[in-house]
Amino acid sequence: MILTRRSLLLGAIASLAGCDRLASTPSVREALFSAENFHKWAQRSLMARDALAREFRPDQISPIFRANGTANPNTPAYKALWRGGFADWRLRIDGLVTRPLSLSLPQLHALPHREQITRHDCVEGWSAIGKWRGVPLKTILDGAGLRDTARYLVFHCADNMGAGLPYYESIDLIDAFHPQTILAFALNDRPLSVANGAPLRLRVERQLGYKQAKYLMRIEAVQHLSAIGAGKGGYWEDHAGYDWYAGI
Ligand SMILES: Nc1nc2c(c(=O)[nH]1)N[C@H]1C(S)=C(S)[C@@H](COP(=O)(O)O)O[C@H]1N2
Ligand SMILES: [Mo]
Repeated sequence: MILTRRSLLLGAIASLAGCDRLASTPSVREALFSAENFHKWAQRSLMARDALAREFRPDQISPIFRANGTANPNTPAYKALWRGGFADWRLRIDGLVTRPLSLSLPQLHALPHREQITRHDCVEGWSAIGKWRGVPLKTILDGAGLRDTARYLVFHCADNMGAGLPYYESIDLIDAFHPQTILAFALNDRPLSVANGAPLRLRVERQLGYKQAKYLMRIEAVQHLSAIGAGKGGYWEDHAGYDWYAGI
């Protein structure tokens, strides 16, 4: 839709610019320049959101992808899932969808995959390059059928951040449908370790580390973020004032 709008806009600008007579009258010139400015703004802001994150070569992969935040949820429920090799784990997709889903790991493995070598940047000042494999989030959302009121996706995690509060994060639909946004089950050709978010984590490659929710249990489509946690859209947003939009 963005591309269609953009090409319409480009077409409109081209036809305006091609007509010298019209362009010399002040009001049309004004319209032309404001259209140009709008286009510049639209291209910078929309294209920037759509741009791909840099992908790296296999020889650039970090020898160790350090773990940060929770390194093991250690709750009775998570331990039971881990002991069973995550055979009983399910990813729920619900909220503003027409077909709520409950997907097992084998079901996710059976869907088309994407692989990408990207750099993870944590706000605490470290980075690591890793090779992620997983299912494009778009595939799952197409299967669940987002309702037209859905604006954000909330990721509910298995780890407890204290006082019974699980980690949670959220993204908008531009990031949700971004081609590099995947639900990853493998890191560097191995099943995701517990430290890095087993059995499934989000990779949203245009965003900082804290948006990369580990230990996924549930994806909820919502219209507003105000009813989630304290309303800022994520655990660190609510508890430490981190920016909700952590684009890089
Ligand atoms: N569920 C959950 N997801 C999480 C965190 C967490 O503590 N719990 N920490 C975040 C932060 S701050 C970072 S930098 C990355 C760390 O991912 P890693 O442990 O694979 O390095 O996970 C993010 N996702
Ligand atoms: Mo982080």
